[in-house]
Amino acid sequence: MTTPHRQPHGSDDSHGSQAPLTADVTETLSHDVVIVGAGGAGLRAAIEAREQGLRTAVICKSLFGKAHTVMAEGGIAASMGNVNEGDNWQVHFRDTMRGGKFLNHWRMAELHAKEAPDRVWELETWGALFDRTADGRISQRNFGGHEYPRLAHVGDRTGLELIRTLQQKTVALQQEDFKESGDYEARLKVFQECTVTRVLKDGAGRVAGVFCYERESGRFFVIEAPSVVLATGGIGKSFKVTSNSWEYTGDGHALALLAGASLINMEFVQFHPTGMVWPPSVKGILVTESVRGDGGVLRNSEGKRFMFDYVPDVFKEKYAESEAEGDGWYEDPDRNRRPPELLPRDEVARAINSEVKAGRGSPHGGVFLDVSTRMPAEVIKRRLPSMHHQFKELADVDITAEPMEVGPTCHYVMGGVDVDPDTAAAAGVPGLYAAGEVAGGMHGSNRLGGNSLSDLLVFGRRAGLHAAQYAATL
Ligand code: MEZ
Repeated sequence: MTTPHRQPHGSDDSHGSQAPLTADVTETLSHDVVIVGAGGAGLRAAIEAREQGLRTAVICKSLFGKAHTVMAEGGIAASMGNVNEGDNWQVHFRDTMRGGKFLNHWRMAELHAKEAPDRVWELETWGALFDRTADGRISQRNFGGHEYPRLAHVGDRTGLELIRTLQQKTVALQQEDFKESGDYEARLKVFQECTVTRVLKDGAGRVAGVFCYERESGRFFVIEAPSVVLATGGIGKSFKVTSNSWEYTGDGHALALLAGASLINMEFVQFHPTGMVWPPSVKGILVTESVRGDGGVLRNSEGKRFMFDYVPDVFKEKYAESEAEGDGWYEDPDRNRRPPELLPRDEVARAINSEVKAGRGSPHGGVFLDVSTRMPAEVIKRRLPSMHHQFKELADVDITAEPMEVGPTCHYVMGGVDVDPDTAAAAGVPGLYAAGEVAGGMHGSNRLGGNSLSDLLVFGRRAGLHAAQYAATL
């Protein structure tokens, strides 16, 4: 047991109305920075705090690296200009603001667009294996709302590769510490399967640590620390059909509120248009937007590409308004899209109907995502290996030969903790920071695909840096 360097209060009503702590605390530990959450934002923050030389603790609600980050499969949005030189941070900034209906915190969107390319290059130096173009540049794919192909990707498993790379970096830092001190965890300690139930504050209203519950042993313990970074993701699991797993119940939002911080934009919840529908046991599992980014199209049960009837006004001048116009664009190499091998519409409708008859699609005429008529089978397997596997294993559908039935699934919440855009500090609670999905403001009313991975890298780093700098001054 270590001696407290500052006494945490659990019942200080004047600073965030915290209820008294009644559970028996078995241990009190001491760190400089505590990161709550071990997805992309949490790991990136932890790496930064440790790089600043501070004793950093990472608390995982489940296992190290098991995170919603892996559900951003299609890529990391960054204006690297690799595929189209016209791309730059200003265009990315404008796309992001337009996607968010200009309700975004403009300074967050600016920092995000400016810093995203550096975060991608940095990941590569840490070992991320991005897909390459034939002439060796990092490949970038199309995604909705992005004017240029902008998503650096690793097949359709980008989030997984991002997490793997950050884990690898974490372990490398622990090995450095081991060489120096004989202790792997000297400056980067990971707690798994622990729930943080409270952010603790001192008598002056500053953060003083966290109260933790280790589920396996049933023990309660306190980690004293002057800085706490919330990186707990969103609230997606509160919806019945969701891409989120059981951990995403808004813990960070609740911790922040209880500590006296504010939440903003909580009315903005994003439903990804393509989740799995069949069989019912897998309903909601994400079907990455890469399927559409690479050329797949949505059709109704008559084979009609109905989405042309619903192009939002803000995108109208930039996007095709009819199937014929869209197909024309595919043939124009300047738009950087591959010519599809189109099947006549009635043939597509027949394929969809045979799905329905096989008991797979909705008999009421659902929505089908069709890639098999747009790309050769070997390209589908190379570009979308995860989707190919997922549909084969879970739904007995071969996406190289038949359409997939899809439907909306809750994927992301734009709302979150009100933070300072430069430092990621939560307004009104000295020592509290938030990054990634739990932080609000960056995406306005709607997030563009790929902008969450870049967001969590940009602001995870910023949160870790500023949390460490704050802790070092005390
Ligand atoms: O940003 C995302 O959530 C994303 C890339 C999702 C996807 O469809 O792959």
